[in-house]
Amino acid sequence: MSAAAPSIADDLRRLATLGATPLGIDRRLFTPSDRAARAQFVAWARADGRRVTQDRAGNVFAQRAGRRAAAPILTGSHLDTVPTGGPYDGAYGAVAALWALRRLDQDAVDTEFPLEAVAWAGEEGSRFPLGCLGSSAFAGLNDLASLEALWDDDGVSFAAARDGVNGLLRGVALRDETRAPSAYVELHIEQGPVLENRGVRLGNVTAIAGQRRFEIEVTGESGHAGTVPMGLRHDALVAAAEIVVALEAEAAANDSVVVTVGRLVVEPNQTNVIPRRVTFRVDARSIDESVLTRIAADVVATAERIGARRGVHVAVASIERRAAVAMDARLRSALAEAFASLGEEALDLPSGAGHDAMCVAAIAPAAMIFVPSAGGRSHVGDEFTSPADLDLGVAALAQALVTIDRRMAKEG
Ligand code: HGY
Ligand code: MN
Ligand code: MN
Repeated sequence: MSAAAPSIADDLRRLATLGATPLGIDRRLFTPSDRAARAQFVAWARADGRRVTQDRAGNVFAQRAGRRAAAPILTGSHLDTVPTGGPYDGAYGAVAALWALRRLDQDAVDTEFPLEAVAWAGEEGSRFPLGCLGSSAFAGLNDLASLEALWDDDGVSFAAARDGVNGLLRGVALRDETRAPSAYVELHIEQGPVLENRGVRLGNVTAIAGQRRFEIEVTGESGHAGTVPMGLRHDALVAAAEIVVALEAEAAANDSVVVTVGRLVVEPNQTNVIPRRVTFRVDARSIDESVLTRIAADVVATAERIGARRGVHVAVASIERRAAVAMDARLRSALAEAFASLGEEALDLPSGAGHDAMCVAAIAPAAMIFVPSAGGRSHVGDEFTSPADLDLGVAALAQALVTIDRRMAKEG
């Protein structure tokens, strides 16, 4: 019996072993598993005859020549994960970019514009406190110096990690110039339940929700857990907890915003000591910029009001701000034509999750294709998308690249 044809599902299973833990995949930027994943991306690209380069932010590029020496049509996603990530968030779009270019090779399709696959570095912000780290540097939204000043929880700087053994890849040419692509298309799992609930297998993303991230530091009075009467306490953790619950209630009252506190550090974090300081991060998202502006003001006002009443000091710092981004209407029309030519129904929908496309959209027309997520689950180890949907996404991406190329060539 002949061996089964290789599939993208096989490649993603291979990548999923890099950083595998009992709780999911932990592949943070410039760690051994992240370096191995970028090296695997290079190996697959070189096996297809691609010219591979990397930039100083750690992004990796694999180019397929076009008839014109023009800025490429870029497609890809990120290889890093959250600490308990799934096998498809990011990795699918990066590997599918290689599969789509390979499909065009097999179909002997030449394009006017070069096509370039990209594996973005550090999209999750799970090691250094900045999301879309690599794509924001590529788009010039963050300069390299500001990235190099970032530190991880172990006190390792971005620069030291990048220049270390798990940083930039040996034997891969460094590219200095950042040339805006002619267009950018990112294939990604939806990470939500909409496509699955509607029974539709392809999504044409309309816009990506904006994000505001805050770090809140609550400083109270430490003391002996057994001897300080309740009425005399200035407990940093209880104050922080009241702020978290208040923020949740405010978000729950507004159906166009989501607010999450996913990270909280207690000091000194001892059973018999009243917490002196609590530091936590707030992640607020909305597709509506005016709502985001309002929620940002609410976060500060709520934290300060509760802090004053409880006699603790509250410091609120804005650590990340990304405006909601609309996807390019002409690219979305090309995606719709590509999906129709495959005979596949597609759904227009916004993305609650952030993506590298938010940054690339600052320098080039950008669009996104979604495929369904089982149960709408993501950022969890049991994230799943069926092999058939993975394959459909590759076909849709390949067709979209050809349609975009043809339309742009016609425009001159
Ligand atoms: O947080 C996000 O939306 C993305 O997964 N980085
Ligand atoms: Mn993610
Ligand atoms: Mn992602």
